[in-house]
Amino acid sequence: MMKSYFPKDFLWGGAIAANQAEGAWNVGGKGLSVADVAKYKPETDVKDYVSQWHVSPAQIKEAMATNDETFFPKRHGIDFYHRYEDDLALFNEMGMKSLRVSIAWTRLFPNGNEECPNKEGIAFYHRLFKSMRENKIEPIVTLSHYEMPLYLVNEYDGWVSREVVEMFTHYAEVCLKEYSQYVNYWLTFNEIDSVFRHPFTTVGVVEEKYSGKQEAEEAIYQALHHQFVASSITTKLAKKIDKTNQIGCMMTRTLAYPLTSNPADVLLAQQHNRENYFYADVQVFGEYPQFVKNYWKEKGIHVEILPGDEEILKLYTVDFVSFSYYMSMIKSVDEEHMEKVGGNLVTSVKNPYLDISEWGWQIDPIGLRISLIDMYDRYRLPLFIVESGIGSIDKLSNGKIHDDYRIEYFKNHFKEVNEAIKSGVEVMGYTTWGCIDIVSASTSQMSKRYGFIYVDLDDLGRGSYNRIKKDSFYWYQKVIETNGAVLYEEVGNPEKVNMHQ
Ligand code: BGP
Repeated sequence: MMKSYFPKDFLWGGAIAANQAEGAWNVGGKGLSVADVAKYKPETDVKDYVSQWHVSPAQIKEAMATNDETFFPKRHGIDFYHRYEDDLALFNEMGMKSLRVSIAWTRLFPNGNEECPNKEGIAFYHRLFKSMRENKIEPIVTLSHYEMPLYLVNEYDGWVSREVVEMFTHYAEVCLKEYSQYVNYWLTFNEIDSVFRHPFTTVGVVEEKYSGKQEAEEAIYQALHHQFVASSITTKLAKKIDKTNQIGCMMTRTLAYPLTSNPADVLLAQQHNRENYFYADVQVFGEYPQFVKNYWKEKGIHVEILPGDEEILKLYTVDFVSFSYYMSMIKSVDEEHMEKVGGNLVTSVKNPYLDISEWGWQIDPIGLRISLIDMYDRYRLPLFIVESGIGSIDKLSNGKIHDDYRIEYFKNHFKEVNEAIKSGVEVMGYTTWGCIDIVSASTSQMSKRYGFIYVDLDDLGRGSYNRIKKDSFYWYQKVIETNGAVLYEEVGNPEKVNMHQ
């Protein structure tokens, strides 16, 4: 019978982000972030990710003119800002070893360009990280998770401006100096590869400001370069401030399979995977892959790389590679004639072998093993799964949520991670996405639930905010308690097992 290969210090945990959980958008001196203008769009198809993520200049103007929270759900989140102690106690009860959170840049620097940080913001994260430690939870901290200051978007064109590099590294240095006493694991930019999928929330690029697609593409590559430089400078600062700090890059793994054995399909899938890896390549190997530079030359894209930038990239590379994994996709030379499905911000040809979530994300546990082996062979660095999970409609019945589909999802994914570890891959941990229900990044819905803990709140912000443990809460507690061994114990039908012992 298969057994658990999870190392004894495996960081089982959960992940949230400030902009989707904290709320308190205008409390404690916090400034407006790009997340505070993200709108809930009930009239837009939830699988139309381009429209869901898109923020137009008119939407920015509308959002800045109102204190409305009903249609700007990230402004209230799940009020983690005020309820984090109770939530951490629940995570502690689940036995979680780690919790991935992000720091909201605008809590420390409301506009992003201030010299001195906002004291109330500094104090909040001291309270939060101290409480995490008291709950025996290892913080995994993302410095930028889709929540950059809106002021920098409006006044500096976001990350296109070189000045933003210094503003970010100043913010990062303050975080590292203030919180390295509690935090050892730092991620710089969440899903840094998503800059082309939603440039507004990642690099503050408002595409309407550019005369055409080429100009917008060039602006995004320039902004991305600035983030690569800022990430390397942050790595340098982190080691100087506390040499035990471990810095990770963070990418979305969008694994692509060829639809057929037609070499043209295989080539297409390889190109997609190579482009997906490009971002981690820069942060692991410290240089741009030649195929990217050739692409810039071919398309006449000019990226300003200042003297010293390439040395910084080369000198200060990451210690580990973290990534989100939700689904896999298919590439085919004939895809325009084929049925499509949604996915984590990408569309793909439907895979007939895979189940699909209510939001159209193709569920592929084996794909996680494939990704782990692939990435470990490529980077030869420890890997950390910092997002993975299933967003679904959870129904309350007599005060309980029987989310067997979530148990099934994670059982299958954890088993594949175990197989990857058995085959020699070094995996640091697994922080499941949205370990507690939070506001969806792409659709701003509450009804797309990921948590082991239900939050009584609907898409229009109505509810008590009460937390309710789902069946999966008790299952995950057992997984952590047995360090994965329970995955291989023959138990009766999950519905029959009394989860509430
Ligand atoms: C990733 C983001 C997370 C998270 C996740 C789930 O892209 O890094 O912030 O939200 O996707 O996506 P969603 O919330 O849109 O279902």
